[in-house]
Amino acid sequence: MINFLNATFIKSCPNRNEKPQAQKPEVLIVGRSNVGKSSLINALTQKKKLAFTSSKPGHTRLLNYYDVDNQFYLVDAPGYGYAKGGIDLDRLFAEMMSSYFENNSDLRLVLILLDARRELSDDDLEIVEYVKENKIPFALVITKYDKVNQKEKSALNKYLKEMGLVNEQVFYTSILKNDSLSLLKKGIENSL
Ligand SMILES: Nc1nc2c(ncn2[C@@H]2O[C@H](COP(=O)(O)OP(=O)(O)OP(=O)(O)O)[C@@H](O)[C@H]2O)c(=O)[nH]1
Ligand SMILES: [Mg+2]
Repeated sequence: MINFLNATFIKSCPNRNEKPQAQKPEVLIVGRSNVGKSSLINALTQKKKLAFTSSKPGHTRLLNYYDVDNQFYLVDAPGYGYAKGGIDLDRLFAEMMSSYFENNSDLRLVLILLDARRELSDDDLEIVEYVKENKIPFALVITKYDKVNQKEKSALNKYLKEMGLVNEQVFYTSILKNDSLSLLKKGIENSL
């Protein structure tokens, strides 16, 4: 049993070459900006501000490593889907991510976060295609599931079916619902 409450921030890295020295299995969290990455890390670890540092300006383009119970690293990737001040953050994101994925034998699982209320963006689809093509284990994590009503839940399911994603591993989560978080924790444990 992994104790998710025993979690600490280790470091922010501009690329994977600068990852923490101690080698551990890694679980990567990706998703567009505002999908709920930091909130999910805080909810899983029951720490209000663990992932707070990563949302400060300047940290946004870094990979943030969190140690969970000395068992594995949760890696918070920068959110994609926005360009600021004329900088093509998506290009930087793509470069950082390809360097992250290259020869990464520690990577056990990619959690692709998707907002329950939104359709997949081109970036979301690109990531899904990428992990499928490269046979990287992944799971879809629907976030903010508390914000959708029954009708929207059916529409979401229909949409996932249409996208050919319904047979993938899907977790329906809300940071307000502990049972949804427990299922995700089990899924993470099983991947390690
Ligand atoms: N109701 C509800 N709100 C959520 C949930 N998860 C996240 N949020 C809200 O969504 C907003 C964005 O969450 P963040 O965790 O900051 O999103 P992020 O993906 O880390 O965003 P970036 O760091 O910009 O990439 C916050 O206002 C959260 O409170 C959820 O399960 N339910
Ligand atoms: Mg964040």
